[in-house]
Amino acid sequence: MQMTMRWFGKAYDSVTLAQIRQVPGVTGVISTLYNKLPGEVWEQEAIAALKQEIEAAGLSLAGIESVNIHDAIKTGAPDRDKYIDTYINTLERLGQAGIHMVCYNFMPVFDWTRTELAKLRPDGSTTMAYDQSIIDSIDPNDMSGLIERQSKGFVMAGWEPERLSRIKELFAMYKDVDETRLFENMKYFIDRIMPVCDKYNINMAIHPDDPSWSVFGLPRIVTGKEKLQRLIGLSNNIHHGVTLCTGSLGTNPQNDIPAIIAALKGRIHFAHVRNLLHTAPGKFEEAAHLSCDGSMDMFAIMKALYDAGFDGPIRPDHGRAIWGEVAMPGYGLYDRALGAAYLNGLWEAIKKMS
Ligand code: DNO
Repeated sequence: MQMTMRWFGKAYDSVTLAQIRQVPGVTGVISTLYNKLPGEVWEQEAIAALKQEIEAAGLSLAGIESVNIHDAIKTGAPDRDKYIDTYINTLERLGQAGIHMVCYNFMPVFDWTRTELAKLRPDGSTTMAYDQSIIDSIDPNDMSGLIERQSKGFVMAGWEPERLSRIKELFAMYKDVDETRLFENMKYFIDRIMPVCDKYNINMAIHPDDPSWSVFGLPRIVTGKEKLQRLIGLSNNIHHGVTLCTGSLGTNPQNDIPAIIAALKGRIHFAHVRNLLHTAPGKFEEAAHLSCDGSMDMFAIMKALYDAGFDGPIRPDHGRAIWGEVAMPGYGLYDRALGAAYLNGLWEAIKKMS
């Protein structure tokens, strides 16, 4: 595995590449062209500039998170082929630039969802939290406002104001899309992009839905073992794989993550590993990465990845805000650096004992 950290680019991130370079054991970053909306073309020059900037800092560009999917593709709209062609074009350019892993998601309307971005914890840190009863009591039109008000001025990944200003239109697009249709539309997309992935050896890593159940009545299909197996079954092509995100799958305490890892062996192309604490049904907060701080057994998760022969990029995920750092919620330097060191420690121990 290659330990990495997510970096949003110097125009958006409070963390610098120079800081990431000093986190022991971190050799790469996962980045994106953060200003690109779904459906936009990625210029070759912009991709090359991103890569050069990262390499000049002594790190590698280990993959892209995300190249986002236009809603026309997810809903199977009549103009989806136009957007798939653009997507293929972007993959081609990424492949030509030597990038071999692309993370994306197939969540309708909203990407990951939280109700609180700075919940105070007993140790004085703040963290992101979710409460289903809040989601049940608010109008989905108010959701982006709720996130924006708490984001400390940072643009939150997946919560682009340009796209969400059209929320009514977006909801209307999904009116007739149920789980079956979403699976069909995903298969259509996968079948069309696999040839370019073969040509450039690009691993596509779909991100699970977060939380792993339907929100605001929208269908969600990347939620647990059975659905992930069905999803992988959409194509035998090895380039069709997943991002194993423990924080997303772990929102449902019924999800046995080590068992999911074993079931997806060979198809996990990217891993997001973090812990969270369940406080009541449908209610959780993001913990520090250590097992002792949350509800998950992080050793068992890392061991399952090791046993499955995982060799892709991995990254610590959302961190708490600690030591007074002001950063994009979930993406400060300090707690993620602690997370990376911890995950590297677990990995070293597992490796030496195996
Ligand atoms: C949030 C992230 C997601 C993820 C996308 C992948 O912090 O985990 O926004 O990057 O769902 O496309």
